[in-house]
Order: sequence, then structure tokens, then C-alpha cells
Amino acid sequence: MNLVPAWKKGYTGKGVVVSILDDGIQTNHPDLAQNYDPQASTDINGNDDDPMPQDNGDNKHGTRCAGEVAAVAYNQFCGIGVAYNASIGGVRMLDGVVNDAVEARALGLNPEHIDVYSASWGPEDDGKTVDGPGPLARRAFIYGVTSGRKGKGSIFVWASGNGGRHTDSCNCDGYTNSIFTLSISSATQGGYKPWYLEECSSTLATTYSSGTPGHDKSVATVDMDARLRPDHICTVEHTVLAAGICALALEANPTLTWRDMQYLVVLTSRPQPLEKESGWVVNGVRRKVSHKFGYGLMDAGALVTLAEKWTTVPPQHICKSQELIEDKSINPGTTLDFYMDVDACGGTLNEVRFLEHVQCKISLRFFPRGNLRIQLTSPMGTTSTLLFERPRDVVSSNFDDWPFLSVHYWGEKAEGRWHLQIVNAGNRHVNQPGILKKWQLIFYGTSVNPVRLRTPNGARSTPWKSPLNNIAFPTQPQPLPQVSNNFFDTSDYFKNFQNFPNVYEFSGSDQDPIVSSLDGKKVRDNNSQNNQVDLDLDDEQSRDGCDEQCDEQGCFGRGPAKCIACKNKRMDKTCVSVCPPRSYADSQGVCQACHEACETCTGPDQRSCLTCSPGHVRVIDLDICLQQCPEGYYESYADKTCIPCQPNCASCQDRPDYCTSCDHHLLLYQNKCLASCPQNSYETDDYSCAPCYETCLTCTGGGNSSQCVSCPVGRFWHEGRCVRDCPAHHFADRRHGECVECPPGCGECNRTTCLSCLDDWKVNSKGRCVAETSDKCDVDQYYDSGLCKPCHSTCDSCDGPTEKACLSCASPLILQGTKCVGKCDKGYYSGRESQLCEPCLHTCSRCLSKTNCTECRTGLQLQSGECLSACANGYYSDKGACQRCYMSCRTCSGPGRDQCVSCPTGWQLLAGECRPDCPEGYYKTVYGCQRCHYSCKNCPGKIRYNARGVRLKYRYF
Ligand SMILES: [Ca+2]
Ligand SMILES: [Ca+2]
Ligand SMILES: [Ca+2]
Repeated sequence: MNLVPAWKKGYTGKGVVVSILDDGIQTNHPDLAQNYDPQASTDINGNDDDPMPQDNGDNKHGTRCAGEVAAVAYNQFCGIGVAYNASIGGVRMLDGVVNDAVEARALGLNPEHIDVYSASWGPEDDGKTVDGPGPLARRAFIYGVTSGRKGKGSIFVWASGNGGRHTDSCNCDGYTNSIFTLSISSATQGGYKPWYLEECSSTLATTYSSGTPGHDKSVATVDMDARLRPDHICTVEHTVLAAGICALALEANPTLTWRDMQYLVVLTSRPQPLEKESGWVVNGVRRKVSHKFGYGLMDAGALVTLAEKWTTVPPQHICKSQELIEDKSINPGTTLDFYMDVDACGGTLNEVRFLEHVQCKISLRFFPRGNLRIQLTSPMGTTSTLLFERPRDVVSSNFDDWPFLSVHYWGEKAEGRWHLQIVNAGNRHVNQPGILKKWQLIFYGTSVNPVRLRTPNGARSTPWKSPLNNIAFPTQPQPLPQVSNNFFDTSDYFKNFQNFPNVYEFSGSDQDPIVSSLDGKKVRDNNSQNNQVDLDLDDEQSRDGCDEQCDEQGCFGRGPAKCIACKNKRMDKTCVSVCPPRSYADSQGVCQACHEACETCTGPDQRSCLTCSPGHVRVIDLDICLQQCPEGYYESYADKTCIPCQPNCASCQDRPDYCTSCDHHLLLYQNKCLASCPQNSYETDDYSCAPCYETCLTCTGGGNSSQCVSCPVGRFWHEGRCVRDCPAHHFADRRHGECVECPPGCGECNRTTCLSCLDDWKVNSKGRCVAETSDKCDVDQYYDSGLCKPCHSTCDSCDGPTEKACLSCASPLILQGTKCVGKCDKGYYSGRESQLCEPCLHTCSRCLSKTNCTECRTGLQLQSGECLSACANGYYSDKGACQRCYMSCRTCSGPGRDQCVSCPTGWQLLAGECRPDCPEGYYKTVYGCQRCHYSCKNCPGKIRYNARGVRLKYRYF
């Protein structure tokens, strides 16, 4: 990974802070202790500041990594060895229940101080899960990239996953599939893919893992919490290693933003050491990229060299295509092709001409989902696989607005025809066609050439003269020369980089002394550090006739540009009374440009906006301006704000409580996210509720009339159906709403007593029907063809020879149907007064009495002796039995106090907990607690203030 050149340049991570979000780190290790940074550390599991791991055998990997790191100071296989002067902290968070709130606390720890967060966890790597961060973690990501590192953005280095042995796809993991995370895969020392590698199009680059054969095998058996990826010796190291390399780049250039870092990794990673593995393609800007390794092995030498010369990329534009509602059926055995012509928001503020990330948001239903392969081809001809087949994914059938991410189009143009392909490529049998409901493309990138390097003498090449000039990327796919293997030979790295035809070309020679950086952060020249105007020594100084904007020191000529110093503010070299719009006065009184996202502001960065620029929307709870509302928010068009969806909604529309998808497998029903489906509906395999057949009250499935569980008043359950009249020889049990079969020979009955008998039968003294012929014989005999024959020994009376022809039993046996048994079988109970085994209610598989079930039929939930299709409010289902929710929850998904899904009236839901009121730092809305502005400790709600106490001009509900 070419570390020596970076170290030779003197970069060791000094001044850069890295935090490892895992199960803790060994803070007192002799070699780690001197770099240990308590401000980059906390213990969420232990609720204290010391992230020292528990020494109980299960939580070794943080410790082990720290140990291995420390063992070799220059160990090139561990991140801290890589950046051996970086400050290192750790967050202990995986050694306990990991939920949204825990994740958000870790991701949001001290973002002003921590530069790089390293994480290697996410949804279960079982090859069938599709899940991502919850609302709080999502917000922590957005806040991190927009406001962390004083607005330059936190760097989240993320492992692409370890589910290779379950053929998992990292694009089904919403953490690594996020644009905010720098996703890192791993390779063996020999340059091959390790057995646990997951392939996907969101992986950016690769580092070596220190995996050794034999070692790898043992870890497959480690049993861990479902939220965790299986423990592995490489899991931590390879992301920590990438984090370490990022730390070197940040030391080389502390102004790098989170997007700059991704650019640098794309541009400097090397495919060559990993080309023994198949699957490399050359994209439209002639870079090799792979689903296994992204853009290749990270190269620390090249990264710091490029970082030194790097100029912050222009602001991110986000262009959303239309949402194409297809509603096309996906037939087994076919390949479906869909096309979309996009203009990349040309001519608007959102225009994207140079791509970074591309998301393809898809809603579809197909069973089994794991059979599908989804591919997307760009206008420049690059095909990226958004989803590989996952043979184990046979439990679910849907993707709901899932934003598949590809980084393979980086640098390409967005405009043109995109081609989406859905292939039923797996081996599983498919019973019925699926449906592609809709898809949408979201382009992230810039409208101007993003790559502008500083020339060696320190001046910058002229940035973006005109958006129409200097289009550096080829606009058409052309036959291209192969990328040579020594292209990234680091000895001559930069020369090659410059000379490489047409790729990320930077050009121009006009040097502008006052270059403002593209995010609006003014780069001041050395002469204008304060409010003093440059003095021209030849000019005569005077105190008379000076412009009114000059202060008492006077001037050296007429007009506001000739002041010695300014009375109020200064813009460029002119004194002004107030700074113009789209600027603010810095501490020296000099007007500086606002961030591009701000129309008016109090500082240079994105979170200092007072009002947003045209084409921008304000994310109200984070108080930042963005081009588009992020996931989990909806846009209020009237006041151009992004309002968070209600807790539990993954996405919503028009209102916080009008959910269009749900978090963490809650059920979507009538645009609400519920813990269980209401009566008259049942849970489908894609986590929504569908109505029962009209005659059922509750049901286990829909569509046809034979999946009823219980019936409305006036109907009776009979073999899965709800009927108005029970069939012949059945008793309509009004109390229990079911039809009960009469005893043998009965025409009509009343529970267990015959009221009338069939022809040729008559009621005997015990209220049972016996054959007319029976009184020709003794009680324990039956009549057959003119002869009296003995009953089976278990019967007291009978109408045939076998044990299944009893009409009554010899004491102490009891009658179950037509058989005498010592004890009632499963599904029957013995009534206390009658010597009969009576059938349980149709919903029970075991019972003590008609109304006291102890075990339910499959798919039903046992609640206080009743078998229901769903647990009552206040209960959740634990393996078929309803258990009580924590006392503060109205409904819940588990027993914990933070597993509430809804709250009692008047209570507030926050991070899964119901509280009588919103905690400090939040304020109350009808949709739950919302976070106060980051500068407030507490806030009243409707009126919100920015950092300087200025009242903001927007309305909240
Ligand atoms: Ca602790
Ligand atoms: Ca995974
Ligand atoms: Ca990512």
C-alpha cells in the first residue's frame, strides 16, 4: 500500500484524530497510551468515558487489534501503525444492545474533534437481510458530513462487509451503501479476494487484511449478536488501516472535505496488485473498477502526493431524475430492460455534469428476491451490478425505495440514456411473476470539472472559468488504450496523472490573486489579513476629505477604496457600511463569501446559513441548507424546508406521519408503521398489511376465503371459512363463533348432546344416538346382520367391532369422538362434567378448556389463553406467545424500554423510548420530539434561533 513514500514525506497522522467504533480499545496498552485520545473515546455500553473492553472472551477484537497494532510500531497492516502519530480513540458500543440511538451516539461523537471514524458493523451478514441505519443514525451521518470537522465533513470509513460465505451483497447494507461512508473492501496479501469478501458497486477501494489461513476458519464459528458481523481478525484492521491512510492525507492537507477524500481514494487507488482476480472493467473515464475491490488497493504515497496539491471540489449538486412508475411484471425466466433519458438537471442549479455517486432507487416485488440480479448501464457504457444474486435471500420479496449505490461512474457524464436491467438469474424456483413498481436515478456530482490541482509553486490553476469550457471527461465512449500496469508507479505518479489523456484534466494559466474557493471559503492573500487596506507608500496620507467609511486614521485619497482602515466593514479593498448579501463579516470586519448553500450567513460553512440559497432547502432539525432533502425527510414545498418523518418511518410524503416505508421491519399499513397488523388484515411477506378476505374478522393470509382465523358476529368458523350457516350435523357455537361437529348419529345437537338423531338412530338414556337395532343386544354388544357381537374392550357401548366405534366408554376411559382414551389427545380437552374429550377451539393446538388455549396453531399468537392473529396493543410476539411491552410503550417490537413503536396519548416517542416529555435538547411536536438547533441546550419549539441568536425566518408546522 505504498506507505513508505508517505512516511518519507513526514506524514505520520500528527494532529489527526481517529476513532474506532467497535467493542472498545485497550487504552492503557503501553504503545497505544501515548496516542490515546479520551476526547475521541466513550463507552456507550458501560455508560462511562472509558472504552476499555470487557475481558470476557467475546470482545477481543478491539483489544486484539490494539495489541497487534502496538506490537509493531511500523506495522503496515494496522491503521494506527500506518499513522503512528495520529490520536486514537475508541467507542465501546458493540458490547450490548445495538440500536439506532447507540449507533447515532457513536457516529455523532465529538464531530468537531474527531476527523475519521472507522466502523465495521451493520446489518446481519446472513445473505438475506436488507437493512440500513435508522432515523437517528441517518441524521448523525448527515450532520457529520455537513457540520463535522468545522464544516469540512466527518470521514466515515466503513467496511464493505464480511458476508461472503453467505453470498451477501454489501449493497443490501444501508451503512456501506450510503454515499457518506467511504467503503473499503479487503484483499489477501497475495492480492486475492478473501473468503468473506462481499461484492458490490458501492465499494470504493481496498486495503490488505492480515488474514492468515487457519485463523480464518476458526472465526466462522464465533457466535455474536445479530447486529454484528462475525468477528474476524481482519474486520477491524482493514478499515482501521484505511482510516490510518486517510489520516495521512488529512495531515498532508487538512482542508480536505469528506468528498475530497473520496475523490482522492478514487483517483489514487491501484487496480494492478489485485488484477489476478477477475471482474475488472474500464469505465467511461478509463479507470479500472471492480465490484470486489472498487478502484483498487489504497496507495498512501499517491494519496498524500495528490492531497498536497488538491483543491476542494466544487459544491455537491444533487439531481434527481423523474420517478418512473413502471408497474411491469417481472416474469420468471426473463430479462427486463428499462431505459431512462436524463438531462442531468441541465440549466438548473442542480446540474450534474461530472458524476460522483449514482443511486438507483428501486421499488419492486419478486419472490424469492435473492434470485434477482440488477444492473445499471450509464450513457458512457459502463455497466455496474447494483445487486448480485443472493441464494439465501428466500424469505422476502420486496425492495421499497432501496437506494442502490454505484461509485463506478465517478467522473462520467450523467446526461443521456441509462439502462436498467433486471434479470431472474438465480437457481431458485419461481412460482409467480413479480413486479417492478418504480425506479429513480439520483446523481451526485458537480456542474464543473471538479479536479483542480495547485501548481508546484503553490499557486492554483484557474478554477472553472466557464462551465462550458474545459470539459475534461470524454463526452462519448471512445476506443481507449488499456490502462498500463505501471500507470500509478509512484516514483513518477504525478507526471503520469497529469499526462493521462483526458482524465481529470486540469488546465488554465490565468492566475487570480484573490481566489475564492468553490465552497465560498475565501482564501485571503497574505496582505489582507485584517481590516487594514494595503498601503501604497507613494500615496500621500491625509485625514481630510476622506470617505465617510474611513476610520479616524484617515486616507490617502478620495473614495472608500483609499482608506487606511475602515470604520465598518471591508470588502476586497473598499470600505463599506455593511457586507453585501451572500457574504458575512469575519472577525476582522472583512466581508467573506457565504457557502454556496447560503443566501445569508454568519460564517463560511454550510451550517452558518441564516437563509438558504435559491434551489436549496433547509433541513430543520440539523439547521443546514442542502440541495435536496435527505432520506427520512420530506420537503415542505411552501417554505422549502426538509421536515423529518415521524419516528419509525423510513420515508414519508407531505406529512411527517404519512409514511411510505418503515424502519427495521415494522409493518406499513395505511401509511402508518405498526408493530403488528390490525384486525381485518394480515402480515404479508414484504412487511406490509393486506386486508383479509371480506368474511373473516382475522386471518393468516389473504386472497381467498379459507384463511380465516376468527369470524365476525353472525358468522361461524368452519374449515378456515366464515359461514353464515353451519353445515348439516354441525352445531353452530355462537359463543365461540365456530361450527362443531355433532357426535355420531346425531342429526342436530347442542354442543355434546344430541337433540335428534339420524334416521334409523334414536336417542338413548345418555343423550347419545344409538342404532335402532341396538336394543336387540346387550349394552356392550352391537347388532350386525342378525347377530349380536361384542364391542371392543375399551367401549362401554358401540356400533361396531373396533376401538373407533365406541359410543360410550368403560370407566375410567373417556370418549374422544368415537374412541375411548385414557387422556385426551392434542387438540382436545376433557370437560369436567361430561365424560368426553371435546375439541379445542379451532385456533388452538392444545387447550385446557374451550376458552383456555395453551398452544396455538402455527402463525397465531397466544395471548392469555386466546389464539390471535396478532398480539393486542401493549404486547409483542415472542415465538408465538404474546409478551408484555415495557410499561411506557403503547405498542412495541420487543420487551426493552427502547423498543416502543407507539406511545400512550400525550407521550413522546424518541429513539424507541416513550417519555412523558421531550428530553433536554429536543422540543415537542405533534409528531414526536424534534431536535433543537445544535447551538441550543433547550428550545421552545416553534421559534428557533441560529447560533448567533438571530431569529430564523421559517415556520415549523
Ligand atoms: Ca467503561
Ligand atoms: Ca453484508
Ligand atoms: Ca459507502
